[in-house]
Amino acid sequence: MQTSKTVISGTGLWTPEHSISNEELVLSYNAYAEHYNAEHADQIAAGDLEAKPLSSAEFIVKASGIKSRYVYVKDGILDPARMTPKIPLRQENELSDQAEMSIAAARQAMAAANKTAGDIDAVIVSCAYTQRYYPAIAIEVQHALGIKGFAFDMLVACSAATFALQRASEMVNAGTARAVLVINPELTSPQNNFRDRDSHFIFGDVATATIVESEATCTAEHGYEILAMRAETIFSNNIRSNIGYMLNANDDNPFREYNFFHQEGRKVFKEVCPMAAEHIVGTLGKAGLDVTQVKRWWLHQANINMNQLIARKLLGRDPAPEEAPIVLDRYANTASAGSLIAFNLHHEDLASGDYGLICSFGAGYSIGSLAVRKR
Ligand code: CO8
Repeated sequence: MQTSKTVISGTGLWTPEHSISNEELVLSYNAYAEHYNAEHADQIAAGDLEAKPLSSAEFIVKASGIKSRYVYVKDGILDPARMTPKIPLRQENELSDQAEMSIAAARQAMAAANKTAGDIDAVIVSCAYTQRYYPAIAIEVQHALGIKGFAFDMLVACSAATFALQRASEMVNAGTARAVLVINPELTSPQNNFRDRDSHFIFGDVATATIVESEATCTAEHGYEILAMRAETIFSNNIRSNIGYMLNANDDNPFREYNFFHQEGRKVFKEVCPMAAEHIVGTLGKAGLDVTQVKRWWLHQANINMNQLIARKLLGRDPAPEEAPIVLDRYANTASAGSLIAFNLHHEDLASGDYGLICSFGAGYSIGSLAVRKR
């Protein structure tokens, strides 16, 4: 159990206005694949090239539970000749895309926590990718919101949000910040390989934001005391993205398949589910809780079958929909933001004293969790 008390006092959720259904996505992928196969018919017939297999909306729902996803920019993604969003380049004197997403979510979190810029001492932007290396997106957001103190970016793929909340809690406990604004601008679509049948459906764009502060300063209507938290990493190459600043020096093409997100999905599924269940039990134990006391599970949102398997391992039964809310059906996998979207949309109805658990898992591998109690 933590000695001093920190609280999640406000959350924000920015959802893009554009969405893409499985049917739309499959139509454009299949048009691309058929065109590719026709164009390379001779090489495919000679066995020098593999034909692109076709995708199906039925497979996507059955294998993942995803029905649609939100995207920051829709233009370009469904064009079989392009298969990537067309996002206009912004000048250096303009607000960056990720800062814009971040600010929209941050303002909501600050309002929910009854906090102004003057109450916050630190900003962490934590996500799977930042669109540039420096100046940090977090410092740009800090400046735009008029927050003093310090700000930095951190990257931990799918566990970026839970890991950052834990660092925020430690900063409040250490007295280095009175309140911390944690933001997860997950702009995944530029790194999603929409030409890859096995992964073209997985990701969506979103931004979440959270305020972490001391119990003593919390005036929010819906505050959640952090009882225990744990972060764990176990190295694995099964989920990788190789895009990076070395590509020029490597004489490599940034558009090669291995520079986009790619994974051994089956292996990830098999290896990560038991690790996540064990990790969660450990965090609850640290909080002095057992699984039967948890009213709500805000689980990582990558795949509905993973969530059901983990919930069954923990509870010995299927969870009721309100016990472990699913948002991936319309948001898809939003990297680190999934469990916080679920938290944002499904936390106000809990009663004072109710326990809940936030957990993320994914690339690294990385697993992060927080056991919380409603004030
Ligand atoms: N349409 C039709 N058929 C398909 C499709 C498709 N789109 N894709 C695969 N198939 C076929 C396969 O070829 C295979 O056929 P066969 O049986 O003949 O070989 C069959 O369907 C089954 O394929 P799989 O075994 O691959 O299918 P699964 O049931 O395992 O489902 C999943 C695939 C959905 C990928 C599943 O394995 C899964 O969800 N795994 C875990 C995923 C996960 O959590 N990954 C973490 C990723 S996120 C992360 O950590 C990093 C975030 C960074 C952000 C990234 C931004 C871009």
